[in-house]
Amino acid sequence: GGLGQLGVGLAEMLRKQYGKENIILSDIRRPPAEVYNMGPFVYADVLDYKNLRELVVNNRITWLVHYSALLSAIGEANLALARTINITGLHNVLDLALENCLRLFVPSTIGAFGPSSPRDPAPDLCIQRPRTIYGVSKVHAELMGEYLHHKYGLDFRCLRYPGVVSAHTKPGGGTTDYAVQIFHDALSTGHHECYLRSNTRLPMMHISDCHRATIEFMQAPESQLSLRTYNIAAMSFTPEEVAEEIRKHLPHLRVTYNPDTIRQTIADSWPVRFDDSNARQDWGWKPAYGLSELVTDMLASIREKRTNAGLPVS
Ligand code: VAH
Repeated sequence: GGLGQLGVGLAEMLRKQYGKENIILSDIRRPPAEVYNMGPFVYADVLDYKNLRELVVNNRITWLVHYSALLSAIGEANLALARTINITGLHNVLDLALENCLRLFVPSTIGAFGPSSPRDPAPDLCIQRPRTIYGVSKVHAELMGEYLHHKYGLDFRCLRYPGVVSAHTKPGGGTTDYAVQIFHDALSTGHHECYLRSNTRLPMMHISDCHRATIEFMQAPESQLSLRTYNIAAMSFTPEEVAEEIRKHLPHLRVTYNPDTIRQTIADSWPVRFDDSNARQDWGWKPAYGLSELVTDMLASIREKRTNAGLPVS
């Protein structure tokens, strides 16, 4: 899933530390030209075990970061495909890791909790009865990874990501996507129609913090880890709060609220805030971006992107 919201940026950050040729990006889609120029890219289908095995053996892969998944909202619209990609694909990756002694990073999500979980805050260890196939598949991933770690010593590591806010990569089919679109709308039309209620609070994180957390966690000595799966947090905000922060830069931003039943129901079942005290204690997690820094960076990045593309900036 290297061409999703997170893969390219993580590859860039890893390549700076480990060298361009040592990080191979893969996806089932053809990348844009600039991704080919960034470093090694290979076609990979998470459902084709033989293809994956060849890639791992022929390239002497040591770590696998598994980003292939259908996210929350798109998963609800494609149950069969989400189950296949998110669960069968996961098992291919787990088997591959066991067969080839790979170290494995698999992301989980705030979506791995449900309405019966403690929501404010949600701790690492509590009841998890998610109401989406995305959440169910991620709880399955967490449990399978932990089982294979304890039974076979698989170095399985998992972070529950908040909603990730990114300027250069569009998220695809999530419930938190409004928090990206609002910035594009603020700098183009000046109007954002939000599919969540104005007071829907969700845990969110700047994409740079997400990448840094992932790499620091992958680098953490095994002896420091008391868990295989950790919550990580940076901030929690509502659509109205992020709109207010944007208006400090763009006073004309207008937001109308037209809640989408499916995504509002999903959001209402998720944690309001994350307790990430174990990540901070065990391997020193500390976010760098709060809401003010996130808004400043997002507006500057999108403004530059629109200017470079010859698009007007409001
Ligand atoms: C989604 N952005 O909305 C993803 C993410 C925390 C949410 O997993 O489905």
